[in-house]
Amino acid sequence: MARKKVIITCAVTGSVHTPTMSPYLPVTPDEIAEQAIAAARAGASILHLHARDAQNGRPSADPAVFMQFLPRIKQASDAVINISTGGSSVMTLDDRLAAALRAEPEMCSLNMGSMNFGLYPALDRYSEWQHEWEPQLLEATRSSIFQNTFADIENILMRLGQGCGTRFEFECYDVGHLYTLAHFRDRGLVTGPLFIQFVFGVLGGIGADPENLTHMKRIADKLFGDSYRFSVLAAGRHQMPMITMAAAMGGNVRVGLEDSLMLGPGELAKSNADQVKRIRAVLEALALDAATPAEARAMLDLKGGDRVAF
Ligand code: KMH
Ligand code: ZN
Repeated sequence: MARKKVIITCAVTGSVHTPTMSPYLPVTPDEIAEQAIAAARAGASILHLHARDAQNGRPSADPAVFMQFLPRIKQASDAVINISTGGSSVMTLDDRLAAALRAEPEMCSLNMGSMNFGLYPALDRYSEWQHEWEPQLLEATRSSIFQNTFADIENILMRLGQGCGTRFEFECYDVGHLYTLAHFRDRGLVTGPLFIQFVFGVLGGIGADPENLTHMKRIADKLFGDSYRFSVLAAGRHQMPMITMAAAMGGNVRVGLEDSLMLGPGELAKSNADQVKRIRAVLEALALDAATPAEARAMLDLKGGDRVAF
């Protein structure tokens, strides 16, 4: 019997962590490209990408910065490129969409509800910061809202989905987000196969407890039947345990320094590829195979790497 294929997404840099937290966090376009390409070589079939200001590492929404690494990654790898539309919770929606509208990628993330997104507890873990913006951004999340209204979601579905043929990594941070996704399915604005990313352990979202994964899957099964595939990401130390559970339950997995800077307890990951290799070893032990980019494209009905604008 053929072994089941698991899509490994690697979220290379994100906007949650800051340069002080790890010397291995990729910041410049060169670093982002190099780590993304290495992650793909290690077995990631989807690369979830954010950009940063090369000078100071601050999250950037500038399409020109994205265009410094997207073509390079595409030339060196066949992996599916997935551009964040979440950006950072302190960016406007127009800023968050600018790079994706410029690049028309095969995939984008789409966050399924407005919520608190608390990064400020990390303020207590460091006494000195490399850049002034780092503690300021973390502090701002005490009072900012990660806004993803119904109108915002519809806007993204129309402009990127219908406008560019982009399909989505639907990021669901709580059970209610699954019902919001079902609402858009009922209105005919999204169609299967849906790729649903269950997000655990963000302060403001559902906690990283195994019971919550079984519950999210139970409700997703009820709402979407066989018209969806799930993947799991979990923040910080919960990353590997929760994604291992996801793989054992028939799901897909997301790794990457966006979600966790660690490889294991007390050990910083030296690269994104290290985390990809670690989950591949887990998959091997579970008699599962990593999906190739071509297999991921077929599983998620993507438009193809030749139909993007970079
Ligand atoms: N950092 C993740 C928890 C996005 O880029 O759209 C959420 C995320 C959002 O990946
Ligand atoms: Zn992201």
